[in-house]
Amino acid sequence: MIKITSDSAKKRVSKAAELDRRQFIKASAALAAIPLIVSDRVAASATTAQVKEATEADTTRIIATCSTFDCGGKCDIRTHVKDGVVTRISTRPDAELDNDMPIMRGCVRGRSYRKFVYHPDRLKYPMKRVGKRGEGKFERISWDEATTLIADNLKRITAKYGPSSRYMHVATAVTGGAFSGDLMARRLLNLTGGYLESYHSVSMGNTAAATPYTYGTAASGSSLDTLAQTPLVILWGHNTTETIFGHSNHYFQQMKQNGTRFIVVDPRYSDTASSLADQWIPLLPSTDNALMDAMMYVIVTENLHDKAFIDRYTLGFDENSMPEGVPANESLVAYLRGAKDGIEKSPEWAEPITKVPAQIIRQLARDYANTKPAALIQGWGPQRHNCGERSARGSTLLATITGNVGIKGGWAAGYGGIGNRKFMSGPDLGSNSVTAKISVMNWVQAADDASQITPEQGLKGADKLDNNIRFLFSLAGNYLANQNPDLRQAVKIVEDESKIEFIVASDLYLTPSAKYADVLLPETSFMERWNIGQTWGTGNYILLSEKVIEPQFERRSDYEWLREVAAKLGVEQAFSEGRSEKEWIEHIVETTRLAMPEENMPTFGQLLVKRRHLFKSEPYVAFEQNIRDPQNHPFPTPSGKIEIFSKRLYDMHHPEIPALSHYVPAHEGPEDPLSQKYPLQLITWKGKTAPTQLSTRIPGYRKCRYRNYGSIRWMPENATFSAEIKCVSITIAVFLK
Ligand SMILES: Nc1nc2c(c(=O)[nH]1)N[C@H]1C(S)=C(S)[C@@H](COP(=O)(O)OP(=O)(O)OC[C@H]3O[C@@H](n4cnc5c(=O)[nH]c(N)nc54)[C@H](O)[C@@H]3O)O[C@H]1N2
Ligand SMILES: Nc1nc2c(c(=O)[nH]1)N[C@H]1C(S)=C(S)[C@@H](COP(=O)(O)OP(=O)(O)OC[C@H]3O[C@@H](n4cnc5c(=O)[nH]c(N)nc54)[C@H](O)[C@@H]3O)O[C@H]1N2
Ligand SMILES: [Mo]
Repeated sequence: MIKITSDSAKKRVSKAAELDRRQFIKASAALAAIPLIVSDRVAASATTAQVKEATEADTTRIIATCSTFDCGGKCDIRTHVKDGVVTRISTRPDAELDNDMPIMRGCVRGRSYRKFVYHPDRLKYPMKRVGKRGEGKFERISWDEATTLIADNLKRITAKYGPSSRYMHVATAVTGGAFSGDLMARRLLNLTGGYLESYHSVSMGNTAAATPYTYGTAASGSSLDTLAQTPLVILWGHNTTETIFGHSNHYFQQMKQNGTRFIVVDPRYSDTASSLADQWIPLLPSTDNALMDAMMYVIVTENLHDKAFIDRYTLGFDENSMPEGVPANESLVAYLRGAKDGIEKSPEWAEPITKVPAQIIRQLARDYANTKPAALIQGWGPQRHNCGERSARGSTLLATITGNVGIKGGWAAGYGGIGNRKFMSGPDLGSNSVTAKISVMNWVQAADDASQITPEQGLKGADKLDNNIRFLFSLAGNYLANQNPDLRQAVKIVEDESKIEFIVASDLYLTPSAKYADVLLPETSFMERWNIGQTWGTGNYILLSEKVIEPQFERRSDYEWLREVAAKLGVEQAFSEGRSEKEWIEHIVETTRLAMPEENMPTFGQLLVKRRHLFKSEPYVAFEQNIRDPQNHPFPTPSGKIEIFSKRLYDMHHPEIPALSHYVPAHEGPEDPLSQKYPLQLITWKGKTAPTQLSTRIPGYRKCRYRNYGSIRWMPENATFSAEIKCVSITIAVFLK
């Protein structure tokens, strides 16, 4: 459970902390005044499409669309549609790439979406559970029966336990679109009394919560075009050749060609290490802070730190710059020199912990400190362990003591959200009369015994919870029994029918989580729906996600069946406002246009022709103002400075989230006594070919990870859990000894 929370990171209902990817329209004063000229490439691409169309069989139409998955790059997917069937997918040709803000070309995953959409395993009909919960036995039912079951259970459970017993689960698969079932389900729940909301993120929650303790905000990322001249980039647990992390790969490849040196720190020889790295530094998983500490030790003891920067902008570097009320020897320098524990955090100290040779640590530290500017960019893999807060803040300390914050070509590290983004408005969700919000990490507890969740454990908006979760919507999520930390505990609660009384899931496949549904609904894929796709922070545009094919079998979009449920609850008109799905998209385009008059956004009709809109933007360097003019622009921390030492964390007295980030052995990490018995540490990463996460696409395997954002690991479907270790897994094994 994450104790630290950040109000500034709350931006969107479903993934509250993913501020820069999913936030509603943000009109920032820092936005560029570059006039948007709709590029003549739009016309050019239409012409190319027409030419292609003419050369193919007459009946084939090429329709550009875009996935709405939770994927960092929104790519140009050109579907070749013949007789109502997608026969092929192509993408934007190289010649049509815009350099300023490139619309992504389809990656290997994007190019294979046809298989995702037409796979024979796709769910075809609504079903209800007939066996024990979780057994995976279902029976086909009609839509009428399905929506009646949902409406009746909603009524029954609400009457018995109240609206706070209704919970919306994580549904990241559709968060790349402006409109989705999980949003509309919230609207329906709000119209009928409210529901229990969660905040935080299973994806980047650790770093989003930890980064503000250094900088006052999680928006520590710059636009990637500012790195064009950076001579050295350290990609720390960042795998942008495989993981589509927005537009990172595009920029990094360009920088590589222009001579930037890349170092990759990753336990695994990733595609990024093989394709981009001049140097690959493997370390044992979850020991990142030991490497960081030793780097800082070298930098400080060899006088390579940026003293002027540290004096002017930071707090907690040495004993002279500590906040009031903190005893001696808590500063960074005191820690590195071992003032309290007698241990110098030297490369020789870190070598046996990390397995990185001391001379490599020395060289890495010197390279980073001596190259100006240098960008240490951390991915989210390392923070998805239960030491995640520490590694996220550790990288910010390195960036700070080398003066790489707020300068062009440097990088502040941490979460890396980019502060100048704009997004579409979403559908109006109405207001939720249930004020309580739980951390997403606490949903299992809330289903088991909600009275145990207190404000100290992250409950917001209320002192206590009145009800356990009794009704659960899992629409486009595989979180119940697959992506959740501590699956053993989660599954135990979910399979107990006396706890959560009714579970509704919609998916395209019978995933491990879908097996736990009481009613399981076959949703349409993005190719069978209208939507708007939007990029993560590293891109700045929207693409029309056009419905290119009709749904087959009895597949329906979540919105359609929710509308039927709304009718059965007597609120259909208020829920739908009479709009079809396509009309909702038109409406969202219109509300966004009104909210951003300066953007000169296309109307829906214009978007049908242009297919996209590039938001106005200019190069953006995080904290540039705070560094240029600290008097008028203090950092939004309590001290107004960059807090190397955080008094707020100090006052929290949490042994695992120290005020000064430093190495603490992680649970089930290399130093855990369990490693004697289980000498392999197993981690996973996001798959290059996975339509969403890998989980549903590799038969026989499912993913799991340890509670509190533990190591993400793979596990064979038939593996038995040992009592001691939370999950066992295969795929990548890192020897600990
Ligand atoms: N192709 C593809 N792209 C995707 C996704 C997908 O499923 N497929 N998912 C999208 C989503 S939702 C997200 S959040 C992002 C995720 O993007 P990331 O979180 O950056 O990606 P991961 O692959 O989870 O982790 C990055 C790297 O961290 C390494 N790593 C793991 N543990 C440690 C450690 O202890 N220390 C260090 N130094 N490194 C470690 C892994 O080996 C991996 O190479 O990707 C997005 N893009
Ligand atoms: N073990 C493990 N756990 C993890 C991660 C990990 O890498 N490993 N990654 C973490 C991260 S970064 C994230 S973002 C979360 C993601 O966790 P989830 O929210 O579960 O996301 P996905 O696995 O991407 O997709 C969920 C489901 O949506 C379905 N789906 C796809 N498209 C649609 C659609 O249009 N409609 C409907 N109804 N369903 C659809 C897919 O088939 C899939 O089963 O998991 C987190 N937990
Ligand atoms: Mo994610």
